Amino acid sequence: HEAEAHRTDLMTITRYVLNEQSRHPESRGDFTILLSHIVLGCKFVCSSVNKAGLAKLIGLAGETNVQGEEQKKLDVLSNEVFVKALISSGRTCILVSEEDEEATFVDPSLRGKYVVTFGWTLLIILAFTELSGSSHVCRYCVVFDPLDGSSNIDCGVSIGTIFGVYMVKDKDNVTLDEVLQPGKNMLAAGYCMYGSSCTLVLSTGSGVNGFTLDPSLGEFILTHPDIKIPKKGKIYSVNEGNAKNWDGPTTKYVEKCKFPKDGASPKSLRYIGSMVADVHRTLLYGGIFLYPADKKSPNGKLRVLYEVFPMSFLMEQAGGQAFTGKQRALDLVPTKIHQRSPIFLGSYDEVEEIKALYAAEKNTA
Ligand code: P6P
Repeated sequence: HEAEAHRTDLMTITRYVLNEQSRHPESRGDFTILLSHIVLGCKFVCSSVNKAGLAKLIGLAGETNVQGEEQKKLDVLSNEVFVKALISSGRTCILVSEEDEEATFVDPSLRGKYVVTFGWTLLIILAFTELSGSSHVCRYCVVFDPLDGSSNIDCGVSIGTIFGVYMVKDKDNVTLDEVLQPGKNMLAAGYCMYGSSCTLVLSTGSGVNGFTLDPSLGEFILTHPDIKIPKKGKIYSVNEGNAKNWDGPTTKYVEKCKFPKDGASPKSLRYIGSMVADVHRTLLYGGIFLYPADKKSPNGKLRVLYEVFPMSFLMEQAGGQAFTGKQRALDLVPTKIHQRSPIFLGSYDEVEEIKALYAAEKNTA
């Protein structure tokens, strides 16, 4: 009976967020509406990514598709979907996307009733617009990478959407300062990984939960409640090809992973080259993910607002840590929307080791 009850007691992401919302009555359901539009974007991208391989097979790829329209690159398409879904939610005032050089300031008049047509798919956000009511409430700023790791699509490696949400501070005078805030001010963060299954991992500030899309229901079901990252880990994840250019502490740490002095067994190297996949594995199995600074890129490669901050937020919420080589990642105050930062994130004890090595170098200096 217990098993039966468990099977029928489906906790969907919407129900989960509504439960959360009851803890914050002041949000008047606005976050639930915002999230429902983010989830809509993820469902669309999941469906498009799954078809991408097929599209190649049946010749939809290349310059034009069967309708003779110019076939959009999946990351451009994904970006359009998220921008339109977030605007039509009627709850956003600034959007920062990896795909767009400038931030999008959402003007109330912009929020129309979008019927979005993408070539072979008609995506109607109209219903969601109705759901979100007619008033445009400027409450949230969303920073996102619509399709991180998209260079991996053609070889079928998992890719993902990464997002972070800030509560707007001054809705009557919305400036870029609303998003040039430390990551610790984020209200929520998450990613959706498009792999063997479509998994959405989310934190609204009270722990981390994972939801898996059930395509037959079209719903994200809670499959990984209250994720906690193991305190230690046996895996390190870094692009060893950059080793020539690493600084001292990173070089020392990786050396220790491969040739441990204390007789422990060496760590395993797992590097997929798609941040969402590498971070998801780190979150579930433990270990550490590093994208350090190097002589070529003194600020590393990953972007602060929509890669470093959301993943650092999730790691801390799951009991792990995130460090830039100089400070706690979530304390960093960005000055540009596409700014980069080195990042070391994962199991609490592993990041402690990196912090000690950088502190030692600082003391020596
Ligand atoms: P590299 C993908 O292009 C990405 O932005 C992240 O998803 C990934 O972690 C990183 O770059 C991989 O970079 O230099 O190791 O290929």
